[in-house]
Amino acid sequence: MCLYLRQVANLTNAPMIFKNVVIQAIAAIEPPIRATSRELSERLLPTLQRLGIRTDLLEEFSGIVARRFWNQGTLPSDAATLAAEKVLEQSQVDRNRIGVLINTSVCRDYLEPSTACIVHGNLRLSENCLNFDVGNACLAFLNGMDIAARMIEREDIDYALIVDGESSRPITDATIERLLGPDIDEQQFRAEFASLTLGSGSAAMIMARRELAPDGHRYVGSVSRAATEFNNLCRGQMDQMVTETKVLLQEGLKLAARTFSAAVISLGWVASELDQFIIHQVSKVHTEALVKLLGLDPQKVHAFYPELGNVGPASVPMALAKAIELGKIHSGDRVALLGIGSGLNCSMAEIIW
Ligand code: MYA
Repeated sequence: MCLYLRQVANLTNAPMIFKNVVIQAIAAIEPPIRATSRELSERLLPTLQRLGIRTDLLEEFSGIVARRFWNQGTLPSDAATLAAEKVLEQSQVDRNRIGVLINTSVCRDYLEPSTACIVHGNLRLSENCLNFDVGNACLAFLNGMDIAARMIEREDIDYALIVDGESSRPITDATIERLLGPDIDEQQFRAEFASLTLGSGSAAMIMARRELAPDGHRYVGSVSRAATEFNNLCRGQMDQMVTETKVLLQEGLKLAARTFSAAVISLGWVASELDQFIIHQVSKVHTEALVKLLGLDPQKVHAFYPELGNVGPASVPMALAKAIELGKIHSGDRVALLGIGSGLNCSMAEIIW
């Protein structure tokens, strides 16, 4: 490509198509405690009754029946380490050959040091292994995969480990406690409702140079689009998240449609020709709206939010790992990963299984 075209391509965020990158292994961990939406609603009963809000709202409209919690004291780095150990065991990759560890969790042990360096230490990775956090709300795991793929394609490294560990118990408990306050009005309840849909879990993926993992699954590439004028629609801290659910849904769908159009051009996507869709797990409302908007076959869209809730950036890799475990992904399938995160940012990527 001539320099001019390259510059234009860079300016327009051209996709990188990878020829030598594969996903060697993926693993997910579901935490041991199952907390149902009914239990959460029961805890919130005094406020729901006082404000005249229906008690089945969480389960009925969001479609989230339950979410998982870790045992008290489990840190995001512990959760990420569990998934990393599982994927290392599964792949049998020599941990000394991992060239980069990228942690993508929204939840974190500390502001500093990075969660990645704690996971790196737990796993006793080599001193040559770069390690850092990538933060981009629910989208960061897909961003982490893309960064790793670029390093592998350039032959900077042989293997990359991407991890994510989320713990929604602290924010759920803090939200319920706050919403039980006598001064809480309907507006504040609605602003914090989305926090009750969050779930916990962890995921880890090993990406490799193709020649090192001949049975790996080709990571084709991704496209991304931003709509940062909507960066105020969902803002979260460790103990409180405030969300404008209606506008977020509307603008998220518009951005998803624009990103899908970019994938049609850059990755040659035709909805009917893709075999599986692994999407960010938000709720029944969001999933059904996306399926309708993009004209997807619902049979190809794997929904795990009813049992797991919204596990942030771990949603897509956990959904992929679960779909594999359930035998839904077959050799040769074109698998589309559809990610979106508060901000708003959206990425869509393809794997040939
Ligand atoms: S950020 C996290 C985002 N998560 C959520 O928004 C939580 C889940 N939200 C929902 O399930 C729906 O938005 C709800 C509304 C159910 C809230 N609080 O038909 P409706 C009542 C309390 O107008 P819908 C992230 O993940 C309403 O009064 N109650 O509502 C990253 C009515 O009840 P009633 C509420 O809009 C970024 C009932 O609900 C609230 O259909 C994601 C139905 O009303 C509220 N806030 O659903 C970006 N609002 O009949 C978006 C309404 O009793 C991504 N109600 O009056 C979009 C694309 C997804 C995937 C893309 C992949 C690329």
